[in-house]
Amino acid sequence: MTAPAGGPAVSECFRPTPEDRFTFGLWTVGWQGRDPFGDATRPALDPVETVERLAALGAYGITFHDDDLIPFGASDGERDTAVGRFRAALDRTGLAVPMATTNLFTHPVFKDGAFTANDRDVRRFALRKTLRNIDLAAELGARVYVAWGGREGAESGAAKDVRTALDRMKEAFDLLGQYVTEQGYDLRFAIEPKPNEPRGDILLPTVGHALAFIERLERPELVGVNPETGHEQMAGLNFPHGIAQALWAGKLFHIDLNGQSGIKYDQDLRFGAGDLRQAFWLVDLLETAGYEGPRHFDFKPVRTDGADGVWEAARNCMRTYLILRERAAAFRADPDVGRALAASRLPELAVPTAPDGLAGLLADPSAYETFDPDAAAERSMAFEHLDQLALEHLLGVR
Ligand code: 3MF
Ligand code: MG
Ligand code: MG
Repeated sequence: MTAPAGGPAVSECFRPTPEDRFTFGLWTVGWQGRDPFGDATRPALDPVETVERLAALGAYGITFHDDDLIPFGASDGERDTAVGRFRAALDRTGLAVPMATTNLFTHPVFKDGAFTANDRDVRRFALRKTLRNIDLAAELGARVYVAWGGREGAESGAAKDVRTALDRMKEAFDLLGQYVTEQGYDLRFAIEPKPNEPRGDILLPTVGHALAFIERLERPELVGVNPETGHEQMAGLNFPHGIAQALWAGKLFHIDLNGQSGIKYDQDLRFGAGDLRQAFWLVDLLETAGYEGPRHFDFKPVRTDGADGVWEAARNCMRTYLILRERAAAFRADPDVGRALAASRLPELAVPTAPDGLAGLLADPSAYETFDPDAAAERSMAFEHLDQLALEHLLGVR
């Protein structure tokens, strides 16, 4: 909903509904504020309360790591109780579970990784832990299973033979693909790249690395990516560009939205904090490229705030997305922007370079012999004007 002149107050607009497909991880609003230097600043949240609160805020769904819902080492009885309460809350509220994932990073057993731990027993345990939660994910109707390999990496050169570790990583995804195929689950995997933290260097550090890896798997069609805003920006990369390449490859199976201010530790700020311009272009891209998956927020409510800040941040993630969606649509609908795009030759980029084929290109003197590169170099691309139009739409003055 937009803010029409003379209409409802701005605070009443941009209210999310389940059709907007906003989802949150249990671990996001549930983050207690524990960091490497300080203890928790907030009490633990009951997953049932989280489901109820998110539904009341207008979210579409909730996601979880196995251990967010069922404490590591819980008995079968405790597991059944936890799942039963969660499922009842989902049924009451109508919240969906579009994605689930495995915690392969908190317990000390994963200190050297999971699928690529040097210790083979750990690798076998990691696979069994994942397969067990895949059953629950399928039962709850999830269509995407995320794999973030936060501990798959090293702090020193000899500690990890990277080529061999990639063999083990491939082995793991091939087994997971075989499992969902044999079980008949309608579930695809999404690899979540991250350059570092908690390991000094993590394997499959960027969207590009992950896309290249996927093509080497036995069932590449079952595996895509789950890029996170802050993870790419920690590597100084342009997040919308990475997302565009994932879309181009047909591999954007899921997305983690949050905020990050430059190349530093993983800040997990709420969506829209940090690089606002990239957030604008990202929303423009998702909304115009036909991405139909959930808009999943993976952020940490600031540790300074109590429960009030937690739920306000969740609400603000969605609200900011909707504001940017409206701003991006206004940019695309502006006739001045249409003219500026034409002046910057964007429509021309969509024209194939050599529809006449290689023979036609070689036989065309205007492509080389009579082409005047100095004259072509004088044509202004007029990008400055185009970018100012975007900025003014983003700032709400157009
Ligand atoms: C860490 C992350 C992870 C993943 C999660 C999803 C704990 O930086 O982003 O959150 O998103 O494991 O599978
Ligand atoms: Mg993260
Ligand atoms: Mg994430």
